[in-house]
Amino acid sequence: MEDKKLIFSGIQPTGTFTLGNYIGAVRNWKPLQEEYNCIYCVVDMHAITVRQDPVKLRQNTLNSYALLMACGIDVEKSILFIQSHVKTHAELSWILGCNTQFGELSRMTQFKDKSQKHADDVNAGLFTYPVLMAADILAYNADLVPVGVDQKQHLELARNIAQRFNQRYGDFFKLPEPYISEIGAKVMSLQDPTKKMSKSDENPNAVILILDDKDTIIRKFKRAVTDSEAEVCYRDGKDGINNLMTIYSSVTGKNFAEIESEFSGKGYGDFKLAVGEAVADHLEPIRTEFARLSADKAYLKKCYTEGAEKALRYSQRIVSKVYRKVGFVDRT
Ligand code: ATP
Ligand code: LTN
Repeated sequence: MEDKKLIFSGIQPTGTFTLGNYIGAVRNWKPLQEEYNCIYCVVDMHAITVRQDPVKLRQNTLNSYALLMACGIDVEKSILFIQSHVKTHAELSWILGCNTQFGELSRMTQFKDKSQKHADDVNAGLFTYPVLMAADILAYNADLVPVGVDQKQHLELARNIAQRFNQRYGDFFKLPEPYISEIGAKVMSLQDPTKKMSKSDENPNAVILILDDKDTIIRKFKRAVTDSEAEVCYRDGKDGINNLMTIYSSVTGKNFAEIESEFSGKGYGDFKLAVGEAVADHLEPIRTEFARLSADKAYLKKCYTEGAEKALRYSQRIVSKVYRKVGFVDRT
């Protein structure tokens, strides 16, 4: 690879991507390919920290892979693979886990949220989830990690783990930086705009899936919770409207002042319809490309097999050095 900075990011195959995943993360992955070396991954090992139906997980993993391609990840430019195909992630995760404190993991807000939500299954994997995420990133010595704002705390932990390793064993890991977009880093639920839009929300009206058809998208936006005023403007306390403005801005490229003047004197009904149409039109080419790609199973298989080979070759070099540093005996 040429001497460019390295980007790494991952997404869980816990369902179809939401508009939040798309605007907050995946959408930014495509343009980064022009400037950086990029490695992207479907993190199926992270997904099983909450119970998954095996048949659905397999399908969601393949769909997520095809969706990333449909969103513009180009396997000629980037390495795109499935996490469980590359054993170095699990190998490095063990070592990093031995350099992570119980207290640090206990402070992770995602762990607290998810252990409350899945109180009957607070498994060790859910607790050590951020260690595996650190391994994903550090196995490639990535410089930058594009994520939504909810992942910032995990990234800070990855930096702390890397720093601790460097202190103990000598400078080795780069300290990865988060790369968070200014607009849309946290897209909110359409039904409760104080909560983030999440794949695992039980209320389908709260979430736009990027494969939803036009009518469904428009219907969900029409039902979006707003406020009792009738003014389209970005202001504290107008969480619902602020969220819709953020979404509209990120799919049309218009700034908030332009949006406010476009809808001045108009009601929320007109605004919601415009947001729905803009989102549906923006997502349409992705749906079409996804349908085309997912019909070609042999091609997809070729892509993820080659992706895993490249990822293994790259990360193996780094993880072998880590093995030496911690004092494991050479295999060869
Ligand atoms: P789950 O509900 O299963 O926890 P999720 O919807 O939070 O899933 P992830 O796979 O955990 O999705 O996240 C993939 C990427 O999308 C991450 O970079 C995350 O920060 C980003 N992301 C997730 N939800 C949002 C959101 N509502 N707004 C902006 N970015 C988001
Ligand atoms: N935890 C992330 C997904 C994820 C990730 C990563 C993101 C797993 N490994 C490495 C960036 C880099 C999430 O839930 N969004």
